[in-house]
Amino acid sequence: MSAFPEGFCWGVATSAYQIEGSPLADGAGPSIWHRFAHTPGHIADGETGNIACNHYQRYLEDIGLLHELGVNAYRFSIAWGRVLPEGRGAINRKGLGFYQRLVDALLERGISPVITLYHWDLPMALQDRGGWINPDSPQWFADYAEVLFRTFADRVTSWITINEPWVIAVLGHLEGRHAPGWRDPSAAARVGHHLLLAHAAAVASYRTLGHGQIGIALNLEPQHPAYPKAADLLAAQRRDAFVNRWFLDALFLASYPIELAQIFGPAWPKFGAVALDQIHYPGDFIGVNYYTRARVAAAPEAKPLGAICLPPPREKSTAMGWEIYPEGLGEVLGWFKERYGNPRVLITENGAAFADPAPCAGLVLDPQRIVYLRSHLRAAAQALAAGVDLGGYFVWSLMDNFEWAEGYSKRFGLYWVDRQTLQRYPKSSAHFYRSVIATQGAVL
Ligand code: NCW
Repeated sequence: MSAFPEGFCWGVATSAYQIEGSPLADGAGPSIWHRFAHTPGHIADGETGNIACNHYQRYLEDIGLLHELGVNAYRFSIAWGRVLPEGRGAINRKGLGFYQRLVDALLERGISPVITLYHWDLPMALQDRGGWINPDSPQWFADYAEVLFRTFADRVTSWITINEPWVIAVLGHLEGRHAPGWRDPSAAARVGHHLLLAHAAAVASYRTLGHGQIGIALNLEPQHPAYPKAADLLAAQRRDAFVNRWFLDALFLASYPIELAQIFGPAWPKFGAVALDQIHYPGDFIGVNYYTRARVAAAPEAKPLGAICLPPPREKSTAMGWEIYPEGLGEVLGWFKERYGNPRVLITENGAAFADPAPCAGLVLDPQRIVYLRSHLRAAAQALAAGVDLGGYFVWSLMDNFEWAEGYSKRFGLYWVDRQTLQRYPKSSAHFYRSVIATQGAVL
């Protein structure tokens, strides 16, 4: 018996700045990540996305890898600044041409493109106008999205507006660990709201221009009390409001959790009924990026959340320091059925970084990643059996790539990338995933 239905979407995911390289080629405008990575001290080992995996030149070879895996879908992102170097206005035909060739080549191989419109690389020209803090930013995004909806109207039917708005707001604007590197609670709160408005505006535009499915991808992470005591339980609930319900409640319930006003204090804007109505816009599916859970302990001194997360035991940890906790995927998927009206869900990212060995006879042995993927796929199959409307699963990532602030030190790929030659080598997890797809999950 296969665990997954006919028509299930099997894919892998990447993003533009993390794999493409040549960020300024063919007239592209620089992005905030280009700027951030070129500012010393931001990225491990002083790395940048200048070369990344050189996918910009090797995309045909990479489509060969997708074919080898047998995926029927490929999630990638478009670099806004390749298409609109100034973020708005004139279209750069050469930059757009790259994605047209990519889409055509995928379709020729029978692989459906799933396009993320925004995976963190805002054009610098827009950042110079305040970036996502500017109230015009949702309209900038909708205009950019429209260019792509029109260009690919006949060929692309799956779209993701924004990847992980929480990470953009919090890591980018509250903690400063990601571009643009701000540490400003009031900015983070407003950026979160503008990202939701941007999503809603793009969905509205797609309703008039497209006939496929469009959604948003959220990073979701169960928050468990570290110890069975009331203070930890409350801390876990606060962190759940902060990490998960900030965006889920906005999209599905047209409200922000009340905890956010407590956490942000005066930095949290007073959103009126109209503003909340505008962000109530889930789209056709919700994308879930699932990696781990958090174990949360009360810590009144840790402002503003009053909570800290306990590090997982070493043997349960990935190279990112994230706990391996497959049950959490089932838990997250259950939220949609129980609290949010059972919408269609796609697992738009799941995977793990490990310290993989170098290739031996052309193969990289990564048994830990196989264990990780198998256990999470089983959790996904169980959720399906329990009635969750799960439509697809995407491994993060096709190949090792530029892992943001971690540079190239963290490898998430099914294919190992040699940093000197950029040659791709399959890991044993690639063979495993191929067999999962070929049997519709029967090998699990
Ligand atoms: S860093 C991150 N990732 C990885 C990245 O490569 C990908 O582009 C993202 O979509 C893998 O998947 C996502 N997400 C940041 C998660 C937040 C971790 C920090 C939590 C600290 C409180």
